[in-house]
Amino acid sequence: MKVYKTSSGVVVHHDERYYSNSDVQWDKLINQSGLYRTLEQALPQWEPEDDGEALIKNELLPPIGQQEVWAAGVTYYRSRDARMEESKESGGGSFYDRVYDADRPELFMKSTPARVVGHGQAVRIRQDSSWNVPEPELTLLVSSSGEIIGYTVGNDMSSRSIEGENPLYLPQAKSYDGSTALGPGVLVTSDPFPKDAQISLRIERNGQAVFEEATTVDQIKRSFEDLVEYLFRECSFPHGCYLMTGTGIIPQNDFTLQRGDKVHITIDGIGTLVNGVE
Ligand code: DO4
Ligand code: MG
Repeated sequence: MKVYKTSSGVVVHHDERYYSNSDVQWDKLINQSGLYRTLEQALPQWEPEDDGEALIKNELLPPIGQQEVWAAGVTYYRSRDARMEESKESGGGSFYDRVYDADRPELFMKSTPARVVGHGQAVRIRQDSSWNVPEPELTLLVSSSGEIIGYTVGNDMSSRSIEGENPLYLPQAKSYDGSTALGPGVLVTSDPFPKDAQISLRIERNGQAVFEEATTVDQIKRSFEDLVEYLFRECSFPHGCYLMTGTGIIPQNDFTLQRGDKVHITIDGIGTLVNGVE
């Protein structure tokens, strides 16, 4: 089932039917172990929606309340390679292969909820950055007890010029207003996420594709459980959290995003997140 946050409440799409609930609070609803079963039992009491699609189209919000957004890095070989290349001048080249092979993953605080945009809203590139890319990432919704309860599409917007100048600039390269997109909704399932699912990125400029590539989730080096276990070691999340799992796609070095571009990220089974760039 897919769960959407809208300006008039929460909308669920399940078994080809739409249901809405304007009383339920997002933070309370999504932070439950066994969310799939809980929702399955509760849906008969929700309002059936004949035109749920229109409701989602017209009233969609980013799927977030008070959740922090964290991100894992260098979890795919492509990211390790690209980062070694971009930081070799600054002497940071060997950090990335070391973290790719280390037991402890790279985890960083990506966004507060106010810095997150949803499907159809604009992500931003920094005014002081000359080299920018979107990073298409499968993103986990994790409950306060550390259970993975859902999956969404994420865009970890990144400044490669700032990160490449010095790896210590990572928080500035990664975390700024409009640096994170999530959505459109959250896939809630009791099944493990299929590892052969495809993640694809398409960047359009003036209506034409200027970059297009795909990978599959099974290219990831680490398990989701391992990433969540490290994140929860010394951090508690009273409202649950999102964890972006890293990118397996990075455009070639001569590519930079431009304002006006449109970023499309599709993950099989979840949907397509589309954001203009400002
Ligand atoms: O090490 C820098 C960030 C890595 C990252 O965001 C990724 O691999 O997706
Ligand atoms: Mg990333």
